[in-house]
Amino acid sequence: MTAGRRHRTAALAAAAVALVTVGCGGDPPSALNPQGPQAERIADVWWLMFAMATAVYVVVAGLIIAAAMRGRRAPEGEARPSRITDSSFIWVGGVIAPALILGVLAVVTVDSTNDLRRAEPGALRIEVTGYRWWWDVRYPDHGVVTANEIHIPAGRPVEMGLRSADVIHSFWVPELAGKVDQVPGQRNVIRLQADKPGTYRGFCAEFCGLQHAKMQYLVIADSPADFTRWITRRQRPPGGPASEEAALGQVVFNRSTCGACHSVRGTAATGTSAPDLSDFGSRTTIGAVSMENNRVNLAEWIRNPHESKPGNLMPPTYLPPEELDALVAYLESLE
Ligand code: HEC
Ligand SMILES: [Cu+2]
Repeated sequence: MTAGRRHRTAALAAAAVALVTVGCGGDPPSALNPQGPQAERIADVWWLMFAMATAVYVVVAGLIIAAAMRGRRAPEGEARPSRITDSSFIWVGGVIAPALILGVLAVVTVDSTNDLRRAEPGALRIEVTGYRWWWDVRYPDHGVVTANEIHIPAGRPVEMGLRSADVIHSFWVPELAGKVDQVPGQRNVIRLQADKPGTYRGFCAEFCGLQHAKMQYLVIADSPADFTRWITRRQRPPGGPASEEAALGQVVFNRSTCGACHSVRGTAATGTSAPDLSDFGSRTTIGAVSMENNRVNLAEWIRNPHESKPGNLMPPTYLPPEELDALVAYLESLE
């Protein structure tokens, strides 16, 4: 085998593996791997549509094959006429069968949509606002604000109010629910529930500009006890800086322009046009799931946010290295 052939074979094998992985609903998340009652309902409708489409395909393909074989068997000039008349064929295949199929789908779709809309008693209320290109997350009954990572208790229904601060976005966690648009000046509602603790990836599903593809979020379903711990912690402002370095970082933060856009609860930073940073140190990602939250990535993000997320609405900040390190220490200490 030449090197070129070997490369091509390896690439083909990799593509095949990728296809199989996608097909199995692993990573990326698939609507056909439902993890809650709403997503299950939607997957059921999908499978029903798939089954009906497959049946139609098999019948039509079967008729084509039968017709082809018949034509070939009949001797030249004396093809046997079919026992099925043209008009009954059209009535059954063209009117009755499609009407039945579309009728069943209409009833199932309307019924499922009604179920997905039904308010559940005891639901947790969360308000999510889409911004270019990140998500503001509020728990109005608890007075908690966070961003990009939405904690919910597993096994409890959640009712989310969806809004947009600028253009049309769309909220989609494939494993938990369908898509609902976030439209400026309007509050839409989505209801969802995660059956098991786990992390479910969400996406903006409506093209909203340059960084639409990097406008993602995580729905983190905690056990009920973990969720109570999480939300109780968030109801208090973050503790003061734990180290001398973090204390210097706070000074740098307050002296820079950060607080004009960002909030940190209990401090002078009360900006509202950017993700709330009060619990930033406990988040797992930076830049709406653009990259992992660690010190190296965070320093890189502050120095030039446009390197990893070109065109996003945070400006670069130039700081001497020890001030940048201190700022990173401060932000990572927030929780
Ligand atoms: C002009 C407004 C503005 C200023 C000033 C600003 N930021 Fe931002 N920042 C943003 C926006 C907008 C985002 C969201 C970017 C995105 O993900 O698309 C962001 C995101 C972040 C994030 C990631 C948050 C997350 O959860 O993903 C951090 C951390 C951050 N900024 C820190 C800082 C620091 C530190 C400063 C000061 C040196 C600063 N920002 C100054 C607007 C600003
Ligand atoms: Cu968007």
